[in-house]
Amino acid sequence: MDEKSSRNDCLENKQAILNKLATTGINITPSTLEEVLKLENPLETINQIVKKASFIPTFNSHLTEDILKKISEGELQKASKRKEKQVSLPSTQELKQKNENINNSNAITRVESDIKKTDIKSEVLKEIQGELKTPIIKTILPPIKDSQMDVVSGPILRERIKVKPIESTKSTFRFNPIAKDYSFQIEILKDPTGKIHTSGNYDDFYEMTLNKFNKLYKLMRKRPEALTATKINNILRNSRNQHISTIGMVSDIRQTKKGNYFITLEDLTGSINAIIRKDSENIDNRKIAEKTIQDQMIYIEGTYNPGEKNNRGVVFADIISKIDIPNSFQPNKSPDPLSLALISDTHIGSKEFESDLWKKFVDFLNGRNQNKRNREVAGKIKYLVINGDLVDGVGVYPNQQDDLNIKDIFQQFKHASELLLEIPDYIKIIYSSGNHDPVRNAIPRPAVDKKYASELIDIGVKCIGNPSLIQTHNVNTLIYHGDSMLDMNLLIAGLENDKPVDTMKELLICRHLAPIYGKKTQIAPVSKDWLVIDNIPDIFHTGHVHINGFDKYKSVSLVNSGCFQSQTDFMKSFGINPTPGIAPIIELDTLRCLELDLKRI
Ligand code: D5M
Ligand code: FE
Ligand code: ZN
Repeated sequence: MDEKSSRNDCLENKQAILNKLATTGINITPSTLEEVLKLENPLETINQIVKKASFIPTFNSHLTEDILKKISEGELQKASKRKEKQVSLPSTQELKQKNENINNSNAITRVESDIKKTDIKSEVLKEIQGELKTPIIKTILPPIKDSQMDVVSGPILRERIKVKPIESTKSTFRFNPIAKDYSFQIEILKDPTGKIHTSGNYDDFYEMTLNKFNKLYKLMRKRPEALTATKINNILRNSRNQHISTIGMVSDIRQTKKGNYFITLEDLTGSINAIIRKDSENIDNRKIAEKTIQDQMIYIEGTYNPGEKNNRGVVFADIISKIDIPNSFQPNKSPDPLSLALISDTHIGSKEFESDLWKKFVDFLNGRNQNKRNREVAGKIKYLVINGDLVDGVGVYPNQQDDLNIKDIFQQFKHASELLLEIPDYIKIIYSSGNHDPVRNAIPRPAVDKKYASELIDIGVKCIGNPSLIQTHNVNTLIYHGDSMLDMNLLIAGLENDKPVDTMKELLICRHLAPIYGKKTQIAPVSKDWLVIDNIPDIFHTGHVHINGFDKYKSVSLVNSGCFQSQTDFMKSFGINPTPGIAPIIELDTLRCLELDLKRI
């Protein structure tokens, strides 16, 4: 290539990049533009840079050299961590045996100096060019294994409260709960109670679907790559191959014989087919496609091929993404040293209700018969959330009466209020309804009616619907019983009932609590869709599965609280092995989760 044509190319690229950025409202400094133009394929690379930059909090739609540097520094840190891990230092014995003339500190110094020498700019260029051939942005993190969390994460994310011998009841230690010194700061930010009347006709269903579409579409539009997405009917008008991007709700997804994913997407203007190759170079594409189900909102980018006469066109997608949680999400924390205890599925009235474990829980909350550490943890608890299935109810499943020792629903509530009365009154109890509680089965559910809950209300329990969003001392908790999790586990490969937090991650990624309609989960057709996760919670709490789990996803704390009921024959028939008696406690000031295992106290 002669100098003149390369200059022309450069000018063309410069103009194209500026046009591209102008349409997405992003500014670039001249020096950053010069750096980008030095890349091998600047036009394609600018997309990658914008995507990466958008996850940097200071980006603010201004591409500066500093932002470029930040991308590279982040990558450098990862690279240096990887390098440190790879260096396995020889043991003294090995050194002796091999009689080598090196020592450990030399090995370390070498690695460090290699890193220091790396030129930051060339690192950006190399990394971004590399990405054009290999994966784009990582949207799904690999699930963190429990064992990894304790070892790798530095600050303690999960901590079992150690069993210490129970002190004599004659102990002179006084229980001085710090939570007593604070007044309640609780706001119910969202509660469907009283707002979810449905006539059950088609209009309600249509309005809810439209509302779901519009809300999710708006959220997807906030993703940087989706800014220039076009409506489907505009794409269908193309008569020639064209690079396109669009957003739509999945109306069908299946795997072809060759293992590729064939997806039909809909927006308000039309529907279009897309193919994601099984052997896509972008491994994240495959990971997202295999976890995609009907009625989820996705973004695709690729080449539209209009097809022969009378044949429908198809998009060969290079990129697929879901709304997800931005990497930059920073959870709120409380200025006050208080905690939230999260439980669910007590099933009071069931023969399998674990009354001994419950008694231990009450003792723990009251600081009775505990070691000093446990008393400190208990003393910080200011709120107790009961996320559904407080009582076992009646007639919930076939032959349930055989599993009940309190067969009357009012008596079940009476006993529940007797049990909850023993919880210290400086702890606010929030009770959100589940599928065993006497409300409608379809979600969203209203709060349990006064008719049943009057005694609970009398002792200060706050009854709310499900799902609900509450704020306690600045921290937002999304409370959702978890009805749809079983459908998700059945439909999505890799999701299992005994790993509820993986299912919760998928709900956050698609930003909907019950993405699929028409399976086991009953969804009430109400004009507004209450199940869209439009506000990112700091804590996401579910129950229903009866299997405890804790994790973090992009800084959101995920808790499935397990239960206080042992296995019933009904559960056995579904292969559910419950984990009764684990009470997760989240510190509102640090968002650390402590799991109180009552079986070990
Ligand atoms: O749910 C208790 C457990 O039983 C929980 O793990 C879900 C499971 N379960 C409940 N109903 C079904 C059906 N119909 N199919 C499969 N698994 C189910 P609970 O809400 O407390 O009854
Ligand atoms: Fe339950
Ligand atoms: Zn349930």
